[in-house]
Amino acid sequence: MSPLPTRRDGRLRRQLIGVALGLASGLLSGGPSTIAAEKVARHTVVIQGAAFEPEVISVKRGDMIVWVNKDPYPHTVTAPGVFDSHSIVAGGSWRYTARKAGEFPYACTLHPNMKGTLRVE
Ligand SMILES: [Cu+2]
Repeated sequence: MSPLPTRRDGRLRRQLIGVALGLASGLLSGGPSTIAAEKVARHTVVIQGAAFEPEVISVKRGDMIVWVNKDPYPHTVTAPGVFDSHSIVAGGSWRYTARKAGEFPYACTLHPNMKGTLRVE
């Protein structure tokens, strides 16, 4: 068996497709989308103008949140001790599955005045 050299690419492609689907259905429905096959709601937070939009997002446990960086420079999505995207490049995205309930304030470590809150119920 070969060591599947394209696995990484495949994963990235699935992530991009997931973001595209999430954005497309978000536009159509005007709200969080549900991918029926996975029964997981996906929520999108757009990073633009050095701000998180929406700034506060409420999701259910098991939901996925995708942060999409539309700025021409990197950002992070960091809640110390809970989650950390590390650098999200310009045009890139990062996704997180909310497994733990609670309210998680987060910030961008590169621009500490950029703040957001993830609420998981
Ligand atoms: Cu930033």
